[in-house]
Amino acid sequence: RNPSKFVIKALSTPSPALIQDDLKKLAADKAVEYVKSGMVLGLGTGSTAAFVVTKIGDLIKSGELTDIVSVPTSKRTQEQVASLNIPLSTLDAHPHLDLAIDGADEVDPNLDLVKGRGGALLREKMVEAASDKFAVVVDDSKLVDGLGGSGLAMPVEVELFKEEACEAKLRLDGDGKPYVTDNMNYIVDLYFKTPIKDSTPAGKEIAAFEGVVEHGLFLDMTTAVIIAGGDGVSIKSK
Ligand code: ABF
Repeated sequence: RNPSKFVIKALSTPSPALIQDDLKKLAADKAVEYVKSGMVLGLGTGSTAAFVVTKIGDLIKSGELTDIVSVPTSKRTQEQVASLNIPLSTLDAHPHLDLAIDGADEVDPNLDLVKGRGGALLREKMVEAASDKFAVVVDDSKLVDGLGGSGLAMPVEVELFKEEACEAKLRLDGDGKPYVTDNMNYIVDLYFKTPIKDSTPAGKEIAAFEGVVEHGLFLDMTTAVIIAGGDGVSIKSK
């Protein structure tokens, strides 16, 4: 990774009337400026990443981007990618990607992340770990002083031999049934009363539990975070 290409600066000032979706789109459009013809891209999941995919689809359609190959991080994203005629591939075919762009649930000052509330954390982590650069797109509501600090869930993907064997509560889908991930696993949501003090040992501790496939702490993976807020769009890199 070469984070030195990224700089911290305010790029534009949106009007205060901008709503959250406008902010997500602003961040997404800025991130897509880093996409160049010929790249192998990791495409994220969630409402912010969906704006990224839409923009890339537009640029391919208009001929401004050519020879793009994409690896989606979920079935949902794969469907969107296919609907926009963006060339699709897999991690097997492209184990090394140039750039991944994805949203996040929390971003801390170290640019470490909580991800996966959308349920796609396993493929997201695989694709983003395989990418030379990883750009995160968020509105400023995602910024926290410490991971776990939003009070919202930190997801953990688990496999169970028997559903009943899990002491923790499984995430439920809209029908009240256990939510099943793209990889046919389950999700346990963790909540923290106070932010996690040291994410690295915390991640190792969570990963060591029997049945844990992956957790939503994305540590030391981020190249740059593109943040849209009332003061404009800014880019942070380490
Ligand atoms: C993905 O989408 C996930 O890792 C994260 O859970 C979610 C963020 O969604 P949104 O952009 O809709 O807030 O990036």
